[in-house]
Amino acid sequence: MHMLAEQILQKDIRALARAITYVENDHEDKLALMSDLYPATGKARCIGITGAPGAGKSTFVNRLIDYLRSLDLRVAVCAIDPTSPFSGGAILGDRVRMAKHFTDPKVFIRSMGTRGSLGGLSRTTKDVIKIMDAFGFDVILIETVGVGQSELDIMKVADTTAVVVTPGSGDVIQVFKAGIMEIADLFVINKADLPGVGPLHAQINAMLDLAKDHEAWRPPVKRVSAAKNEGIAEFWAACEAHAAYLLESGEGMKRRRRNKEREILEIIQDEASRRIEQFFIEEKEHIAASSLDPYTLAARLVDKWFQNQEKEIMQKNGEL
Ligand SMILES: Nc1nc2c(ncn2[C@@H]2O[C@H](COP(=O)(O)OP(=O)(O)OP(=O)(O)O)[C@@H](O)[C@H]2O)c(=O)[nH]1
Ligand SMILES: [Mg+2]
Repeated sequence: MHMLAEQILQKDIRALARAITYVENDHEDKLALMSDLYPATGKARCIGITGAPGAGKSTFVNRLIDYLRSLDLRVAVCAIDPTSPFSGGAILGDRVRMAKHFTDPKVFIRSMGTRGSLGGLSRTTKDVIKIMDAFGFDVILIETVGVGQSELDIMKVADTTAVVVTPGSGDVIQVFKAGIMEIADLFVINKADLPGVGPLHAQINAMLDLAKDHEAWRPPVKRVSAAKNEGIAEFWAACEAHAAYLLESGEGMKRRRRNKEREILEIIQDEASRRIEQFFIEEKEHIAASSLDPYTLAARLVDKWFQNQEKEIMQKNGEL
């Protein structure tokens, strides 16, 4: 077993941080490490929290950490900001806000930006979540700004996804537009201390009547004030209810199976593209010297690549 994997399973927090760096840097040991950790995964509850910039996600996450710690659960947070070039530590505002948790060994907070995600932010994040899971956190909170495709993709790994909206922001239209409806298991009206909560709640209900009327799970709508620390326990109760639904309906198993399939495809694509790039570099002189048009040349290179692969396999099997 990889040494880092062993240390992680023994709850060495420094090894956890180092393993995450391995994943971010696409270290050559990454696949071996992930494969060693895999048997220890699948135990954590993964909660996605998404919403427009400034909706209060980080404030909410911070309150949720407090609440989960009061239940003596170990909590990891993965905060994803695709617009930020920074990763590693926490983004400045969040760092200040979450500072008190930094001394708690049962809380681990990691921010992910585009830099240091050589394998792509979505891929990297999924591996980071697996490492956190293997380490033994009970709950993993994933915070993302709900905009792009890659974040929708990340949210699919969550067992429960909460969409945070706020009064007076026009969020509801965004929710409809961005295809967030498909991934929403729960709605959080944050900033419920501000005016306009009633109409927003009614709007969400109307939207759910349209989109989720025939579904087995109708996403509950929870009013929260992260600023005032209100509604957090009720939110967690709704997460628990969703977890029970996932278990009883078999939907949870289905989701995990679907995720695993998607993940295998991604790993294959990753590995294939890595090898093809290597091949491309080896062929560079050849390519530069060629007078063929790019399409014909590319088609020939693909053929050559496959032939090389075949040869390699035969050599490995002792057939050549
Ligand atoms: N009135 C009110 N303000 C809140 C509440 N929760 C958060 N805020 C404020 O909303 C602002 C944004 O909060 P953040 O927690 O940084 O929001 P975010 O969604 O994490 O923002 P990004 O990470 O930038 O997308 C801050 O000024 C918070 O103090 C709330 O319940 N009520
Ligand atoms: Mg935030």
